Amino acid sequence: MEIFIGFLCAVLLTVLLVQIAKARELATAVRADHNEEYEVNKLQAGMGVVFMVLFLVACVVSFIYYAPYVLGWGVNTAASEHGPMVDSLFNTTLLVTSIVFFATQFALFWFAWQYRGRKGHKAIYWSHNDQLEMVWMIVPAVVMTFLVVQGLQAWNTIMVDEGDHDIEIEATGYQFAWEIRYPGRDNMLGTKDFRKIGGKNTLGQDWTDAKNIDDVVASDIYLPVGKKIRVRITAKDVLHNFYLPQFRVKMDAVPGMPTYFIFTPTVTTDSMRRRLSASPDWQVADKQDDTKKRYETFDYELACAELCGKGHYSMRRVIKIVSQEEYEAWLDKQEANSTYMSIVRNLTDEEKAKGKVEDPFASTTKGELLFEKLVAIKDRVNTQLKSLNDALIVAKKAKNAAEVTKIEAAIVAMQAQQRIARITNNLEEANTAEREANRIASQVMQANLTTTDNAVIDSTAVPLDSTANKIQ
Ligand SMILES: [Cu+2]
Repeated sequence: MEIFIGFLCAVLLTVLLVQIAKARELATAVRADHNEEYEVNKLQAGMGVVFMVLFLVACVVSFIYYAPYVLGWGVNTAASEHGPMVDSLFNTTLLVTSIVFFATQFALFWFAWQYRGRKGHKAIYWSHNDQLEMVWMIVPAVVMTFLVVQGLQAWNTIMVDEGDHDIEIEATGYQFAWEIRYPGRDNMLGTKDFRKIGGKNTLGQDWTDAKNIDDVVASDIYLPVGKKIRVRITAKDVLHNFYLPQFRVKMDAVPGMPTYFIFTPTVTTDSMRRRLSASPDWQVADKQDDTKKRYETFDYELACAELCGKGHYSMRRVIKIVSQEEYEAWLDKQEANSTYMSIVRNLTDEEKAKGKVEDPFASTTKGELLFEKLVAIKDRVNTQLKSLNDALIVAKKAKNAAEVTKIEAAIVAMQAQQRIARITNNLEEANTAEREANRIASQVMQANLTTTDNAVIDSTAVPLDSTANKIQ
């Protein structure tokens, strides 16, 4: 009520001031007194400058006051691995836009003062200015390119999805809550079918898929510290948004179009409380519980960051970041509460309260999972076998080629041998001929010892010798 009256007063005051100004304007026009118009110009331009100074000072003061929140400093430092990258991106953008903001605000009010209507001053008419237009197009274009490229690089680093995450959970938003599904011991989320949604099966889990049997749907979010978490994000009715401010995680939940986010929490809830306990802002008593300090009741939160309806605010969920052991213990307790145990096995509350329940179908489930794994291994082995076969074919071809070469080499050797034999034969023939020649020569020499024609016989013997040497 008080707010309404205050608002009404402000509206009426504005109307009153506007009417007074209009009346003044009319009176001036009637009197045709320009001096008074110049006085009004001076007053308004001066008020503009005063407003600018107050406004900019207020901006600086509020910025200094909220700096740790705005810049993600001190106790507000990101609690995830990729968080600092997002913060530095935001801070760079803030620096650039702040410079532009202060420069344009100053120019706006300073021009209104400097170039107000005065006696003896005439406004200059400029149709356009090429240089000025170039400057105000190129400078923003360069700055925007720099910011966009930085943003794309960060996006590509954060959103890389290679399937090397440790745990995959699923967040389904609806008006007005979140359902968080855990993969259970097999670390695999079971398949869903929207046609199976009904009764207690609020997500439409398909019970013919063995991976669904140990899936747990919880209201709180428990996650182990230092593990890579992949969140499948989806919605059942309207647009929601999966927002974890302390982890710098934010992604739309769209009905019919699953999205995802991958992040690694680096600070447990307990460590965060210790970190906050050092800050005077968190040393004060908690608003809900006077007996405790504010830092003692701190919890990470999941909020819906999409205005999704009148119950939007109630989509808050608590997130606990714990050690691996605490996470395992929590998961053990949740198993009795799995949708399968409630719907298919119809467990009583008493049985659930006891905690971990032995599932008589566990062996069947494990068998089916094992079978799936075996099929996967078989496929892999088959692929390897195929590539081995290919290699074998190549090797055989190479061997055949080598054999052909071997045969060719043998033929060449044989031909060489034939040639050698031929040469040897020639040699023998030559030797025989030589011997025969020598014999004939000696006969001739003996027969003609008395004759004087020796020189003719000698000259016949010499060419025979030289022929034999050539063959050898
Ligand atoms: Cu919502």
